[in-house]
Amino acid sequence: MGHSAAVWDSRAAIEITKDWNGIDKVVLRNPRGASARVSLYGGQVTSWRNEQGEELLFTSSKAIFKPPKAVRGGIPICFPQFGNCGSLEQHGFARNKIWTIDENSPPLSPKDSQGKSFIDLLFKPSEEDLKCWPHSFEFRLRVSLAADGSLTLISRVRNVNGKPFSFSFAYHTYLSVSDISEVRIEGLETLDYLDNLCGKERFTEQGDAITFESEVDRVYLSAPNVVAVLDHERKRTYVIKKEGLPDVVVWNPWEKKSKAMADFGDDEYKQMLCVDGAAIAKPVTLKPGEEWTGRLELSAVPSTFCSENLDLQGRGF
Ligand code: TA6
Repeated sequence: MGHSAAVWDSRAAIEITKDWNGIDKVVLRNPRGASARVSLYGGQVTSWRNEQGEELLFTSSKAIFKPPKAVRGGIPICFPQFGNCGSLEQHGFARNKIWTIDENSPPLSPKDSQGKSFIDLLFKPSEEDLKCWPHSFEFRLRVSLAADGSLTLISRVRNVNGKPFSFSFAYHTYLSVSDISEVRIEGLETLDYLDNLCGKERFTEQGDAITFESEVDRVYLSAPNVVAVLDHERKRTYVIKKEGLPDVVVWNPWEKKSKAMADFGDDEYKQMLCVDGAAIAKPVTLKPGEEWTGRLELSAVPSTFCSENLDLQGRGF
């Protein structure tokens, strides 16, 4: 009698354990050996590895894994405020709160679960949070790992408040790169951006791909839904697809800022680049009962898969 191919059980591909602070973390695996790890501290993805076990996200060797400090690396979630554009602490409070596993998550489209291992998380404001941001919401986050190793984050923010509210948002994605001076970003050419190093003054990007030779801290406006980060030395391209996230933040602290950050190594700026799908320039406004969705899909493909193949207009995913 023929042996049927082992059926991949997505439920078995999820492991929930505790980190050394006793905080739950979830490990997702796919049949080919890729994996992702999500901490319930901040709903933060803290690791994403390919089939060879290579880490694709940067985490500082000096990162502090102790609340209330945000972990310097992975994919922190900036909500309900990006940066210091508002009255709240830098990047809002969601990244330094304990999230829960959402057992009754409202359904998403079948393609968001078929053949994927995933976890659904939920964050609701505490009484404490409501004192500093008096708006009731439900923030649902699905993190999923597909058979091809791509990582998808789907955020759904629902206004369960009596009044409308507005927020800004970013998936603060720390990509691991071989050497920052060998990296280029394609897809942001000729776009306008707000320069955080010049008081958020507005400039227009040149026609060429973006390369790095000094500190960069910019919010690119109305960016295409697909952006590519090419790491020549590693012959690897990160393909970043986004929906519901008009802006792209690009950040590298370079030398001086690196030395000024206690939870960041002096030379670590050479091995990381933040490229964030975000909604910043035009905050998202939700009326009572309304829900916003922000999707990010990350893939790491061999650079032979050059940009011509990239449908940079990103016609939906
Ligand atoms: O644009 C990215 C940014 O806002 C930078 O200005 C820099 O501060 C970075 O985020 C890191 O912020 P953090 O609060 O995590 O130190």
